[in-house]
Amino acid sequence: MHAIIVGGGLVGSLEACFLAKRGLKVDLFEARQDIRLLEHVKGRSINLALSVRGREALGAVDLEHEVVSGGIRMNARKIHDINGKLSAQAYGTKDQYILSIDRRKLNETLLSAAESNSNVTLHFKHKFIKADLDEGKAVFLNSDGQEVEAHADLIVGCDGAYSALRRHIMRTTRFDYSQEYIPHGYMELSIPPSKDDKFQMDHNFLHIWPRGEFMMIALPNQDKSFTLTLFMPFNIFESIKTNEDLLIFFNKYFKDSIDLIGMKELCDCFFSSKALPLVSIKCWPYHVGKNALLLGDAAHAMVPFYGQGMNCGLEDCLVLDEIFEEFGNDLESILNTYSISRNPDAKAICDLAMYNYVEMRDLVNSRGFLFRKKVDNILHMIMPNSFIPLYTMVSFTRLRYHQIIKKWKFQKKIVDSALYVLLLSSFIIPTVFIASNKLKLWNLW
Ligand code: FAD
Ligand code: EGU
Repeated sequence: MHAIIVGGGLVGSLEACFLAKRGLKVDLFEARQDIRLLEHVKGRSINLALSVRGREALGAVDLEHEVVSGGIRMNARKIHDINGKLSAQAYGTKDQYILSIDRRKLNETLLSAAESNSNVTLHFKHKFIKADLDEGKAVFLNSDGQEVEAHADLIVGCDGAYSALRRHIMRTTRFDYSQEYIPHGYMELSIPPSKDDKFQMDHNFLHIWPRGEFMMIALPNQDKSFTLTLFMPFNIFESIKTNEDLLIFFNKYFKDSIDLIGMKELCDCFFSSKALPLVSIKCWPYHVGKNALLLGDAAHAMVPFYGQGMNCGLEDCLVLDEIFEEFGNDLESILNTYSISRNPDAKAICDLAMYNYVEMRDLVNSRGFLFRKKVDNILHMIMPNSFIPLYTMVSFTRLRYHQIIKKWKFQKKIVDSALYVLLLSSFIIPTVFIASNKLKLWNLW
């Protein structure tokens, strides 16, 4: 069997490894040039949180160790309140941590791993433009502006949130699609290493500045810098026009970060970048007959408020591989089963991510954030087996996302009724006691 993969991002390059392992001949087409040949620009690394789902998928192609050893553990979150006061909260036990991974380095590792299979060929500077899926044909535009045709039994679209293959499918088959842009955009800033080449903040943490409408997150890099991601509504981004506006804004909301970033660097970086949009995308189904399939962001883009987009995309590859194992070479059943089984889960994590976006936005200050997490931790301490915090199920288990929502709703019901009983008894017992005192009920005895 012969497969074409469209897109050599994180998901496309992992899927190439999986299909190669199954003995398919794989041709991967990536629009950009080979990132392994580009020079590394200092202070420009972008990182991602890798958790259990992504790790298990990498493990299935023997890459977990290599990737994990190049990452930085984050055992806890560190919350920066508006006065610069810090508080830490562990994610769980010692071995419950997430990893900060350099996106580019991970992509390079995956591309090289894919290429190390003799049955995989990578084609860079080949941009997908059109297809005839019934014929198993895809057409790419190379860097000379020429059209290149390729044929295969299976075409896998891993070309990201703005997928060109998905656009083609949308026009040619019965296909459901919805997208939603949120009012927030994001911008990446950076905290460099200190003069004596040390991390400027504790590095085994996910740093969070929760401010309701605005939020900032920092993940550590191996070069001892941090990548900061600032989330805020586009209209606020647009209202900051001068260095002075920016410094007033940062002084008010993220004061402790100014010295870490550097005042000049902050201004330079802010005004030389532009805020990028965040979009949530759902579609159905993920396949077309026995010929085509969408994976990763191409199938389900989500807002980043759970750190799950890549993890979910990598898990897609693992789920598909498990179905390959079950059905052998019957592509039609494999693709159909994959769509049916994966859709509720992808939909669930898109919803959970959106739900967390709304919750983070509505918690006005860091106290609210801390309080929510504390309540969850206490409940987990009281009932370790029957109450598991939502983030734990999402980031530290491979429970299916749609099952997590069910379990969460069930847990909520139990907690609500427990609170109800507690509240009721705290009224009824004293009331009965007082009433019985007044009526001298014991005289009846
Ligand atoms: P992409 O990474 O978008 O790759 C698509 C590839 O296809 C690219 O290489 C592109 O060049 C190529 N391509 C596009 N069009 C074509 C074409 N026409 N022809 C050929 N090739 C094409 N996820 C996490 O798990 N943890 C996190 O901490 C996290 N943080 C995030 C923070 C932010 C601010 C954002 C926006 C997202 C975050 N995500 C995170 C989500 C994560 O970035 C994505 O889910 C992930 O990159 C999806 O991988 P992909 O391979 O499906 O798509
Ligand atoms: C957002 C942007 C803290 C990287 C969600 C937690 C994220 C990441 C949280 C980004 C938050 C938010 C969780 C992890 C992770 C928390 C999580 C979010 C990595 C509920 C590079 N989120 N992210 N939740 O629990 O489960 O600490 O850009 F601020 S990792 Cl938004 Cl666990």
